[in-house]
Amino acid sequence: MSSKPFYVTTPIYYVNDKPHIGHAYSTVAADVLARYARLRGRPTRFLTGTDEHGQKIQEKAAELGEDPQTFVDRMAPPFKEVAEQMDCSFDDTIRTTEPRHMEKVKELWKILEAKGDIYLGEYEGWYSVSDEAFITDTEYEELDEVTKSKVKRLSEPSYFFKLSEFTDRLLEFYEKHPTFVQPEGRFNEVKAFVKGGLRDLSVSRTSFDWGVPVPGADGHVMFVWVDALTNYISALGGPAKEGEAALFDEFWGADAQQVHIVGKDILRFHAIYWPAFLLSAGIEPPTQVWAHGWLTINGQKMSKRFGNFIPPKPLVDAFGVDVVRYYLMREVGFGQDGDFAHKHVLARYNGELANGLGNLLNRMVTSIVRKQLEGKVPEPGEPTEQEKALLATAERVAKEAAAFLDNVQPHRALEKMWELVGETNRYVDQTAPWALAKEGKMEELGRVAYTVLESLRWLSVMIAPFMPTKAAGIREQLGLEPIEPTVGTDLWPNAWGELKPGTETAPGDPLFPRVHPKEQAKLFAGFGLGPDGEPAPDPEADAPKAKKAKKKKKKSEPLPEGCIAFDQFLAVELKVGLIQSAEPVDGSDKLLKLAIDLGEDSPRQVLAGIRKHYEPDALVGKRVVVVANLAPRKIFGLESQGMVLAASTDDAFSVLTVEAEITPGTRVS
Ligand code: ME8
Repeated sequence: MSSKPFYVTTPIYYVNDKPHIGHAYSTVAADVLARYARLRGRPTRFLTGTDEHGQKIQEKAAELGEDPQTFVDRMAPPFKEVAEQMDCSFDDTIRTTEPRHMEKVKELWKILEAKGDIYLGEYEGWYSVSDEAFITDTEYEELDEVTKSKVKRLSEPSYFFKLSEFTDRLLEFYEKHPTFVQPEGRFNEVKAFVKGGLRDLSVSRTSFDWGVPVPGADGHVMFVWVDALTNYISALGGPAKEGEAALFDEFWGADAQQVHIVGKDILRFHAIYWPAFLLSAGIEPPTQVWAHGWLTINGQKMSKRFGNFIPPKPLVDAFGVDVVRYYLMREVGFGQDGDFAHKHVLARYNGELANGLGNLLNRMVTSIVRKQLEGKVPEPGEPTEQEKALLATAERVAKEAAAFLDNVQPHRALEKMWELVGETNRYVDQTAPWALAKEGKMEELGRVAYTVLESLRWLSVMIAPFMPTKAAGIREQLGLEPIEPTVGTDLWPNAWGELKPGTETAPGDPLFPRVHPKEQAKLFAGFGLGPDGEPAPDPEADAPKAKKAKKKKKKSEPLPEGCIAFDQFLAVELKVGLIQSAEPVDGSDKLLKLAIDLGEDSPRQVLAGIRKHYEPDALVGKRVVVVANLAPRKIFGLESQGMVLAASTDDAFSVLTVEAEITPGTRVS
């Protein structure tokens, strides 16, 4: 782990359209890295912003009859709002139309010119306005007809940057900095491209005027990428001589580490043009360009044309910001493409957050510590082999998760942290604290509770870069202050046992209340989706199909006698339940009252006619099969909220048990 200053940036987004979940993805990834670096005590700076010049924006403004400045002033704020909605802790947002930026772009231009790397010529070739990129004849030939029709043939006077002279210098630079571009596969593509030889780059345009004017060359505005890439240093006050701009010295100095998070679509600009400009100017290129993959919606590119543009706000409103952040970082391998789906957000929410982390917290703080330990952190006691094993897992997880974050692999870091969640939940199942309480084994109970609370404390630190609010929520319930990163202090967990016995815990509402099947349909309907989260059928389009299906149904074969349809079977929700307590029901010699953990916010009360066959204590800790969606009914004045399956003959009786340590609440099918 390094203590070097850390500078992380997102791409600056074009303001020709509204922000969507793809933009939020890059910004959240950068935020996780920034929050992680601060947690490790590093001086940290996080920059995001908007790209507001260029032909694409000028044309869009003209289309709407607005002048470009009014247009960008209206379109830029939503990008900052999305970064705020996603709880991103940026230190600065830059707009390329700000004077502080434009002045620095001109300064950089003058340096490149003074180095003799800029000359005046004539550009003759193709230009893609949507990508703001010059394209070769071969690239043009490979385009589909629709895209071809949008590409323009240009012939105009232009300044050129002598990129061709940077081929060897770039290859040398890549050689010296083997992790300059990540992932490695993409770096290989960049190197192959550069090895193929580079052509000089047209860096000014005369056919429109919405850009940074070229100093001393009337009628020329800079190519939008020269303007845009410079944001990474202009926001620090660079280019600047040592001592002129403190931020530039600190975060672009030899000591600092810079990471540009970008999408794979704009890697070429960042991995070739940007270091070439900087090498020309005598400025050290950034430490790393990290090109992540593409988020698709049902396998399709997000675009107005497909009507699948996903804005972040409704997702945040429905699931909560930390859940969306968690999902984005967990679902897609960083560097790979991944498909977004609302039903996958819910699946991860219910599975990993509600059943996993949330359940762990509820079981321990709300249930055991509050009810059995007067709400206070108990004494840790002498650890047995079981506690030592859990501590070893925590130490391994913390080390491995940190290494994954150091290497910008947020999804792998989360995967690791959830190993600790799983192990701690298993430890609770195995040590059965509710049974220890019942048997009055308070010392053992204290040891178990302390171990779980300490594991939760470690988790509250490690998840903080991903879910800052939930991390603070866990800490509040543990009776701890929120994390306050300080430069120079590494807060990553490494010492077991810092939780102070006697601390008052603060049991609160579940942090991740489970979304029950009944609520799911409503949640999905809010996104215009069907009850299972699939796109709702379009009644118009599907009308003939529906008719056909109806006809088919009429004709379908009757079920063989005594059989039920598969759907009817699925209607019965069978789930794994973990018995937490069992006691006789007053006035009945048959009934036991069971508290069964079904992975929900609180255990279910189930009455079972099994008293004659089981000692209540022998049932505690058993995993049984429960009918979870049976309508509740009253027996002996008590509500029974499910049914435990059992089999009996005249001389034998058994509840149905589950052998392996399957998580409570798992569906049986
Ligand atoms: O390219 N999946 O701006 P831009 C993942 N202004 N990431 C996505 C995405 C998706 N479906 N869609 C967009 C520009 N992104 C230039 C950048 S930087 C000096 C100038 C993210 O508005 C991803 O990071 O087209 C991608 O690279 C960026 O938004 C493109 O944003």
